[in-house]
Amino acid sequence: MLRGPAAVWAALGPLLWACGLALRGGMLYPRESPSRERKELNGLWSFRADFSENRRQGFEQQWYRTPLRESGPTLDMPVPSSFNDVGQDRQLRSFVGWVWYEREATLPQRWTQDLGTRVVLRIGSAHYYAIVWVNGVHVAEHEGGHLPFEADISKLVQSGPLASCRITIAINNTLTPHTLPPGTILYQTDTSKYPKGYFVQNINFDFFNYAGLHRPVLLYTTPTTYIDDITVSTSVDQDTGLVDYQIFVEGGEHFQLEVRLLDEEGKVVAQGTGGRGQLQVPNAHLWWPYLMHEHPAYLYSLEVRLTAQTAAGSVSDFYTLPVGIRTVAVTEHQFLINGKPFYFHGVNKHEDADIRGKGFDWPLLVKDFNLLRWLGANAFRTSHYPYAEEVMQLCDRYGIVVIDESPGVGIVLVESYSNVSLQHHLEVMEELVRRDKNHPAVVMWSVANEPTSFLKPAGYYFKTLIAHTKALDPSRPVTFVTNSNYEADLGAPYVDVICVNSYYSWYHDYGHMEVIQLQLATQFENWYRTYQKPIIQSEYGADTIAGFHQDPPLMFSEEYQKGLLEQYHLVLDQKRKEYVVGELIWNFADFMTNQSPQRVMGNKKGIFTRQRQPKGAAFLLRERYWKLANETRYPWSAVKSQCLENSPFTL
Ligand code: GCB
Repeated sequence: MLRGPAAVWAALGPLLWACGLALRGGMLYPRESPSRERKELNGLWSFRADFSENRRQGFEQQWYRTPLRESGPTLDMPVPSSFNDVGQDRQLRSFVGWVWYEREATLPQRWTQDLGTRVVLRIGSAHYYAIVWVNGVHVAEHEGGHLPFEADISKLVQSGPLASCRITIAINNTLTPHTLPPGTILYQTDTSKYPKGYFVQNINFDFFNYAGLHRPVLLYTTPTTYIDDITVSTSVDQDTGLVDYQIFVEGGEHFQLEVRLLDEEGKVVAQGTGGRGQLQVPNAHLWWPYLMHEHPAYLYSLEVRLTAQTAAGSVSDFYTLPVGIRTVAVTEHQFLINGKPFYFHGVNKHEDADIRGKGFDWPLLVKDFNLLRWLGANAFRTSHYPYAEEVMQLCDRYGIVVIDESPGVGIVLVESYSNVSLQHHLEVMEELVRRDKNHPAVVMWSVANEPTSFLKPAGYYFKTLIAHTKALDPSRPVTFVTNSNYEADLGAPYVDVICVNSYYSWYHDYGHMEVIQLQLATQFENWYRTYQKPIIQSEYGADTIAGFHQDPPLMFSEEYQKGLLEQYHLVLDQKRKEYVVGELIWNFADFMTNQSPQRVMGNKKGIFTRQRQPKGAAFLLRERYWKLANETRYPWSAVKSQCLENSPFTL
């Protein structure tokens, strides 16, 4: 029996949107096309942290008015990167408050003179709160460190004989009970122990709160009448793929739209006209996950052409969107992709690396995808926040399935369940769905990780949040990740899939791997008996210092990590025949956290080190994942073309 009362959620949608939550404008990834240009602003920016006592000197002295170097000393700061680990200054590493970034951008003459051109500034991610000025004029503000935002700066750059513009971005990394993730500022007032005005940022999540301009900053152009957004959803009727599309246009009322769908050979397989419609693709190539099919990740291209009549004549805008045709559904005990049972065998990740912190980095990204494919992983969760758009694009391209998680991590205080917090969480889900809705790789939304979902307000909070997410996107299941007791969890009735984290024989019963099988089996049975929903073991693992060896195994040794995983796998192998639909190791790689006696320069539960070198457990997991792939692929014909050389994949 299929679950998912999409109709109910869809009916709720307009109601919620009427409450004023709908976002304005689309957030299409800026791609070049015959009508669109882009200019990356990555590289060195000028930088200053505001160390003044109230952290507000930059505003009092209006540092955005003149070049930053004129108001005081500046540092060179690479973008994209976190600012924390590139320097030698301990105070800057743990700085809390406003930091200021600035750079000049030289603009092509046409951009400043052609009034039919729209110039947009896009910031991939600024953690956490950002204010943006161009040539001293305020152009944008944005809350939330993991999703893009934009400002139309055409008027500013086209208002005079300018060849360049000065972009200033002030960023504040302070977390409060109402931010996502939440945090608190703790003021230490005992002057016998702390200097006057001393405060620290407290957080309830287990990764370092890196900050700065984490993702590419760029300028791009469109015509003044332009394709603002495209929403695509796909379904399948026997052999025919159905692509429903909706196109949103801004900046004009008189226009025509033409759409064409091209296959991977560039052949037009369907076409249509108008702002919404359905394309039918006979004998469609479906988008299949990596290792599930002999030709996974098949992508069509949806070419959209807008022709608009303006005072200056006829203008065109072109945008091409990759489209994967696939379906997702959930039953009482299965997760189905294209109607076939899908088993998640994958990882949880972090955006994290030496020096750059959470800064986007192509070599790191490609290395990570090569490791995922080497491992035979077919999925990951974007623990614990949305990742860069480029990551989602590679998942589409390689067939790596994604559970797309919001930054709802560390929601533990009652204040973080207030209306203010809920309102912000709803907006973040809107921004996330708006950005990632067209990615075939994204098969489920996760609204939070390990909230205190047993607290009284959690019931209403998650009911509303999940309903809203389903209204935004009726085509995907919704979950949140829990570690609470199955009887006390007030959010579980509203999710489609139960995602549960547990650390048997790690955070309790230290060293006693012999209890894992019993405790894990009991966990699964309790959750399934209570909710009759498919279950994913969304985290399990053990801290391991690469190179520590001990036999018989002791905690923190590579042998202990392997032994612990093996105990989990014995139970997973029984329960995956019933209702367990996935296992995601914690974690893909070691990552930085706050300092504490529990963490040895970060969390060491990676199966790879922070430098992406394998621990023993990586080989164990590789053997298991390729074996699982062997058992769960579809159709049961050759999948050999995907095999990496020397892979343990057998036919
Ligand atoms: C968890 C959290 C994750 C932590 C992990 C751990 O349950 O979801 O953020 O890093 O445990 O290693 O403690």
